[in-house]
Amino acid sequence: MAIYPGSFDPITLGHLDIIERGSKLFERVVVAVLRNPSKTPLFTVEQRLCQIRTATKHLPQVEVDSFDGLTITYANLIGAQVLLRGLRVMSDFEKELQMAHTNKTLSTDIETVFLATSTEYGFLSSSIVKEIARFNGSIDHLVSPHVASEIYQCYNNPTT
Ligand code: COD
Repeated sequence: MAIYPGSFDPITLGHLDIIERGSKLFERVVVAVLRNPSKTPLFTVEQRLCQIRTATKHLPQVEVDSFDGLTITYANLIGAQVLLRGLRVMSDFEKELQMAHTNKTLSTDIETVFLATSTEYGFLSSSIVKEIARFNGSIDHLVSPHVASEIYQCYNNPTT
């Protein structure tokens, strides 16, 4: 079993691509939303869980949950063997490698597995989506329709 931990504020088509491809590699994938991040999120954890559940409802082997504290503690608690992460650019690599090495020092049994982004999503992040919507741009090609409409509502974006 793998867990795919993250902020998912909100879930983008780039995240969804990693979840879909990961679910072909692992019999169970738990998408896990961190509850106590340092930055202030746009959506509550409950809103994000709901967005992810709707976006992944076509994937029966995917579960959605939230957690507090260390990712590795949660992974051990639910018996995951793999931390699934996505890589887009070199800056991701540096951050992700440090995280993978740190997690390895905390639990040697759990492996981090990286999936390279699909080329069409290499530029895509939750922050970019929010920035475009904030300045009244269209995000319809970047997130699922139900997520787009919730983001437009947050920013009173006339694209809706
Ligand atoms: N294509 C491919 N992958 C993507 C894309 C895309 N377009 N967009 C995002 N991803 C990948 C990211 O690279 C990441 O691997 C994953 O999707 C989730 O991304 P985010 O941005 O939603 O979430 P992060 O990276 O902010 O999540 C960080 C964690 C919450 C996992 C991390 O901070 C954490 O584990 N915190 C708990 C405390 C802890 O355990 N600390 C010790 C670890 S050093």
